[in-house]
Amino acid sequence: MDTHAALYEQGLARIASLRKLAPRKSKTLQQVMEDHGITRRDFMKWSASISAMLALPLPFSTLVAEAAEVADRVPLLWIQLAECTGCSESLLRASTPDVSTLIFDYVSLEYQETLMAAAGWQAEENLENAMRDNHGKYLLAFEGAVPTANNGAFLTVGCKGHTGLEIAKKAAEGAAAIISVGTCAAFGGVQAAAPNPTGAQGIHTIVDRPVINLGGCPPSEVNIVGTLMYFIMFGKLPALDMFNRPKWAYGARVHDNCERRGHFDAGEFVEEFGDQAAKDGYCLYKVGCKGPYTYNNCPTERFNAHTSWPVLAGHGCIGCSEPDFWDTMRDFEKPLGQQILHGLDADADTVGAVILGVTAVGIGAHAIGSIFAGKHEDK
Ligand code: FSX
Ligand code: SF4
Ligand code: F3S
Repeated sequence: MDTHAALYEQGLARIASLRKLAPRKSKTLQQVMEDHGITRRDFMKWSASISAMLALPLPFSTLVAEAAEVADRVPLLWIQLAECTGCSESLLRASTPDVSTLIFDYVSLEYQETLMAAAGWQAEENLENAMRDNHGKYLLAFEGAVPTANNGAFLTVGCKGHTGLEIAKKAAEGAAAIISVGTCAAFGGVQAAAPNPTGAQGIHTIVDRPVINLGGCPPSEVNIVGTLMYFIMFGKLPALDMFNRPKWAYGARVHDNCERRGHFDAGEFVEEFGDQAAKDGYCLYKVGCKGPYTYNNCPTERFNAHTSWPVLAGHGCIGCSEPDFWDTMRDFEKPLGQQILHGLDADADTVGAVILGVTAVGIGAHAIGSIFAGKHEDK
């Protein structure tokens, strides 16, 4: 395992080598920030927050800032398969572009269907050129599941009749690293929900190499940008959990950092949406919150420039960053009770029993914590 000192050295060397490459953007990052009224102080604050989010000590914030400045040297290809574009929107729809949005813009985005002007033949040619010209060097992001049934025929893209399956495999061949952005690309998502007629799967099942999975439907913009920054800074994958999700983002349960957790521990629950307990911000477990089963940093990082997240908005977590959540986490507005969850049905029984037995709630909270912490082991 890298010590922080060794990691810092690697980062410095990587940034120095990127600085030698020709810039791919006409403006420097500093000019882009100035155009959007973002001060150097705002930028350094952002660098410090990304560094903290990546679980790196404060001195790494200068490295994050330097990596951001050379982000335009790293070509990024972003391929959309069976999806709803919510993952792109998560990043792009901030009402005021913040630093993360601008960084995404500043990375050398060679291909992205939602954003690019090209269409039809020209778009396909752009993708082919981008893959050829940057072979072996590009960062490849997928959004959406890949339908595999009938040899991929359920998703054909563009004028030449290529399937998503063919496009994904070809693009993966020349990639320096692959990121699955969102639960669909990571684990199949809604497309793979039972009975999954199109044979939709996560990208990692069709490529013969490690893929970073960013669970979330959609993932937050900070988890997307943090992952890009990690790769730009160090040129390698971060530490990953058992589902290949970066530990810095998916290392803790939603329940562990939830602002309603005190109410869970005190046995204070919303019984139905709209009741007084809901108005008082009580725990949403009994109306279906799956925060105790879900690993993501939503409570700490939030969405939309850190403004809110599902539980703060008043609905329970539906477990959207977990594999197969459409099947395993329903009903979304009821506790799991006896349903099977990743083989944890015995533990789910325990949760149900604890919640029904009001006097046991205080003890149960800790029991649930240790049960799930124990099951969720690192690779
Ligand atoms: Fe899936 Fe992304 Fe959910 Fe949608 O495209 S992760 S359906 S938010 O947007 O792929
Ligand atoms: Fe928060 Fe949900 Fe846990 Fe309640 S069950 S504390 S609402 S994460
Ligand atoms: Fe998804 Fe739950 Fe976060 S539903 S967005 S993992 S709070």
